[in-house]
Amino acid sequence: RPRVLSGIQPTAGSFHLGNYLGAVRQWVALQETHDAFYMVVDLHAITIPQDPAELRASTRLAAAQLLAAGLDPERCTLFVQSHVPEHAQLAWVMNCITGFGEASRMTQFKDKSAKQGADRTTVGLFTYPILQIADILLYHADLVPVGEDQRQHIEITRDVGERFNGRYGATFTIPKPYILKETAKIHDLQDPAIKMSKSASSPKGIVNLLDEPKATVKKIKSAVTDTGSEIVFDEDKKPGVSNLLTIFSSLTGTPVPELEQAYVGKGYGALKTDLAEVVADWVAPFRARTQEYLDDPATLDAILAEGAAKARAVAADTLAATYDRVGFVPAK
Ligand code: AQP
Repeated sequence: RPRVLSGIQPTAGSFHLGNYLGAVRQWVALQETHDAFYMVVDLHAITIPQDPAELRASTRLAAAQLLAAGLDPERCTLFVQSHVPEHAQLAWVMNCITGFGEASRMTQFKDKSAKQGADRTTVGLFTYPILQIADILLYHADLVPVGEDQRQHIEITRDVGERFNGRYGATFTIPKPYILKETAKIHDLQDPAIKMSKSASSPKGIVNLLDEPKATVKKIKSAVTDTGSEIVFDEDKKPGVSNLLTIFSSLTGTPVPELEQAYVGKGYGALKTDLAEVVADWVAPFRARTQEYLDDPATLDAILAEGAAKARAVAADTLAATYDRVGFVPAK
């Protein structure tokens, strides 16, 4: 079976609709056909200031949400990144073969550091993509299911992996991004020009899966739509409506053209009311399942411990091979 690997940050507690439709939903599907490794990337979460108690809680909450979304520990390996020390260890080696110039070209770093200002930007935020290179290469992943915003980070992973293989001999599998066109970028409900995002969206622009359903309904009903009144998919002229159609179609499985047909002669209000109901119906069982996992922390921790053990078995081999290739004397 080909292997997939992906991760999600525990930051901010609730996943949002962009995380789910852009990434997590594909994770669930791929566990049926692939040897799947999925992790909560807590090491990545401290690149910006964090509260320790909140991070601990949100890491378990992230794992609970992944299980609630449909990950099955019998079908995939689910773990917490910091439980597998090889991530940080391989990251150091990757730091040493990544160019400062190429790391400086990462647009996510440029955007985030510009917002934070130089004084508040950590070196960790700068080297975040390099830790991500290690995350992926450790598992010899063939595919990395992510949203469009991560494409550049997969590209640098390929470049650095190829460089290592060229310099030291074939060691790593070179991964490909797995980005579904339809849901690659879910947009902010209030500003369809930007992606729905934990750090950039306003509270009204982001649908958090664990929000009270009433709040979710309100947000969808007040989503920004476009000039005109026709419900057609046109990302350039009607980015707001197109975003709503994408969400509607991916949650219900109804193709966009069928939705366009169904709403001929109806206004934006009807679409928003129906979509609000679709989302509310989807999140209700998701919230309940998440709560069930949170109510049983012993089971949750046991799933994560088992996942970490399976992940370490792979990661330790890759790290040992890498250390050998770069010329470290093996520890006795
Ligand atoms: N709006 C989105 N549309 C499609 N996919 C998205 N992803 C995130 N936002 C969208 C994908 O979700 C996965 C996990 O995200 P993450 O938490 O690791 O990444 P992130 O980039 O920190 O999440 P945010 O909300 O985008 O936070 P900010 O803006 O603060 O960085 C990834 O596969 C991501 O592509």
